[in-house]
Amino acid sequence: MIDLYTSPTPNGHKASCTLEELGVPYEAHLVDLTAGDQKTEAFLSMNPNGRIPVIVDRDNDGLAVFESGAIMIYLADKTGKLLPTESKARARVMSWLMFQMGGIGPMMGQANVFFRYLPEKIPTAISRYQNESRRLFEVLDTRLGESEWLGDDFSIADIANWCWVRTYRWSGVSRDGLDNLDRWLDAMKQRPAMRAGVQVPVVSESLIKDEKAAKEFAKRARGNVQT
Ligand SMILES: N[C@@H](CCC(=O)N[C@@H](CS)C(=O)NCC(=O)O)C(=O)O
Repeated sequence: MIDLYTSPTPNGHKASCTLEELGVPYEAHLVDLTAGDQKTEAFLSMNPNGRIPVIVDRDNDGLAVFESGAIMIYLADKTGKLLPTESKARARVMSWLMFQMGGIGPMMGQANVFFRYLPEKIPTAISRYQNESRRLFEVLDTRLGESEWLGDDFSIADIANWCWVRTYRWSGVSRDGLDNLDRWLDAMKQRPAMRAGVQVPVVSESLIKDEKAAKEFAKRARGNVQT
């Protein structure tokens, strides 16, 4: 049994979608980021960085694992699924996983900060992060024109990138003209585990689809992001 400490964000969904896809039993615990739950002593003892997601594996001496990419690798290794062991195939999955960890996630994350949250609208900062995110979308689109999935088969790399790219409207990044990316986004959405995973720990779908709801949420959360 795994305990998952999480919030309804792309990094949180990476962990819940992976758990759902693997069919690993888990219990989700909501970490209220606006209340600062992630900075409490109890939470920091699991992740000194004070950020979600975190898992605790009750069957492995209560081991706590933080950083969403590390969580995905841990769960894939534990179950022997979604991450090949053969070195070339594994390296290809790792490349696309790290592409998300070091590229898509940070760039879309900063696009969110400057485009959504900060009251001062700094056009050069907004366009820098949105343009870089769009460039990364184009890299994904090219790869997905050659291959059904990012690795040789469906893997944690697809889950990691999908959890972020699907929130493109929230970041204000266009996916126009990226037909391979569209095909893959749709294929990912057809998987029951992905649809279940993005509803954990609470449903927050309106934020990435409804601009009015998104603006109201961003206004409420602004203070926390600035702090
Ligand atoms: N590199 C980390 C990033 C985690 C992260 O930024 N989590 C955000 C939510 S998506 C968070 O906990 N923010 C709360 C805070 O910064 O206080 C990972 O991939 O797990």
